[in-house]
Amino acid sequence: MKLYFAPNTCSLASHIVLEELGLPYQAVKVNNQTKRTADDQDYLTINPKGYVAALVRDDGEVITEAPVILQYLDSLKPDAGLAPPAGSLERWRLLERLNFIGSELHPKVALLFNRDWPEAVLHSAREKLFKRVDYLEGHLDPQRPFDLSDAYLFAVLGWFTRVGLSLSQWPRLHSWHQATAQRPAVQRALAAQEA
Ligand SMILES: N[C@@H](CCC(=O)N[C@@H](CS)C(=O)NCC(=O)O)C(=O)O
Repeated sequence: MKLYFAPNTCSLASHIVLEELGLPYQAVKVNNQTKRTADDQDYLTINPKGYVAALVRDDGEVITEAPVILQYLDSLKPDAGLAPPAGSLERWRLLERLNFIGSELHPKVALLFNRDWPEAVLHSAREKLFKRVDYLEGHLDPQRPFDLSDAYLFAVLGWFTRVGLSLSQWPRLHSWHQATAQRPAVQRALAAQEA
């Protein structure tokens, strides 16, 4: 299995889950500007959508879209506890969280990377983002075991400082992010991305 990734992107979520599950994989870095891979392929031939992450199975099938890659990985080791059983209410809650991160957080933080947008657009994105993060701050359940959505949330919250925001405005999320950074699998994924 190969994970095509770019450092400091949402592909970190898939990297973390691969490490959490202890699955064998090869990580291949993609230059998101040139769309060339570290092993000198045209990334567009692997994922014509042009963005990371992409997971290539040993049979050559390519899986994309962060929430889908994460659930696919979980399906390879369903007893690892990174997702509640399909059909359970907790599973629907996990899907809600994955969708919330993918549609309400990820694109809004990503938009803030582009400083060329007019300030009115950036301001509106920040305002909406802050409402979503306030919601998270109020609903964080420190008792819930680490799951797929946490890997994704960790990656997206990690962009805050890079777009000039400080997570310390949300103390519970800030502590959660710091504690999650200490998980051995997260440390391994971060080190692999920076290598
Ligand atoms: N819907 C996609 C979004 C992936 C995405 O936004 N990837 C970004 C990095 S976080 C990327 O590679 N952007 C480069 C580009 O669009 O050219 C997913 O869930 O995987």
